[in-house]
Amino acid sequence: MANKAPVSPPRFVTFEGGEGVGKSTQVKNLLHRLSQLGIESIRTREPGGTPKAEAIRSFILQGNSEAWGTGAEAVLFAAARLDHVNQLIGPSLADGKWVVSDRFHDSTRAYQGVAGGVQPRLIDALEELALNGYSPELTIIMDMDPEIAFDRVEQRALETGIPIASDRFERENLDWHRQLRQAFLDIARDNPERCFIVPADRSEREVTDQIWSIVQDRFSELAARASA
Ligand code: T5A
Repeated sequence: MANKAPVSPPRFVTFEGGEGVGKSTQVKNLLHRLSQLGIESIRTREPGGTPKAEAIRSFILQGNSEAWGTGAEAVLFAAARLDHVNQLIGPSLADGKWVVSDRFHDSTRAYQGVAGGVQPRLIDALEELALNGYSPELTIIMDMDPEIAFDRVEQRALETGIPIASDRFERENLDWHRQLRQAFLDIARDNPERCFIVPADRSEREVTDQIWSIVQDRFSELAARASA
């Protein structure tokens, strides 16, 4: 009789890090590897993931919220997240699917909380409200010198015609991006059960392989499925 692949429970995984470190590339690669094991998963992103949250994304990233200040921006990110959680993440997990999100709540802590100076009290309150009980089980924090990441974004701009510094946060200076990098490293240090730092300044394949081994270690049912 053929071995039956063990059932994989739904899992919630997030990717975090600074601008252009390769998050979207690695989210796509993880979904590909999951699909090879027959695991149904959805790829989503923040801000965004639902029509209402995508509308908030456009508003913020086009710079329309900048004049309101970082506190108001934190509230807007939380509003987008609440819709994302209630309309997409929660229902997908309830359907038995894996959810892999390109950014989630740690981005608010790093961008608005640390780099933007919003009081921890407001960040904590917004987080509790927006997560609505849904926390990622695993967070990959992709880490790289922002200067190298900018080179990559520049290269992408040459190849695709998407202008550099096209959004609200890409326009900030290098020191601001270094502070952001440290903020993500601090989040990883404070949440060692959930967060894994992955050096992102290597080949795409090397990064993908390391992430896959972290995911397999974290969710042991995957190894059992692979060998079934
Ligand atoms: N934000 C978001 C907040 O301020 N608060 C919040 O709460 C939230 C949720 C989102 C912005 O909103 C802010 C943060 C952001 O500023 P975004 O478009 O999602 O905007 O911004 P990024 O996350 O920075 O997206 P990018 O697409 O710019 O970067 P990625 O996804 O990290 O990088 P990726 O995969 O697109 O790769 C960049 C380039 O490098 C190449 C890729 O092909 C691509 O050209 N690349 C590599 N090249 C060499 N070696 C590798 N290993 C490579 N991996 C990828």
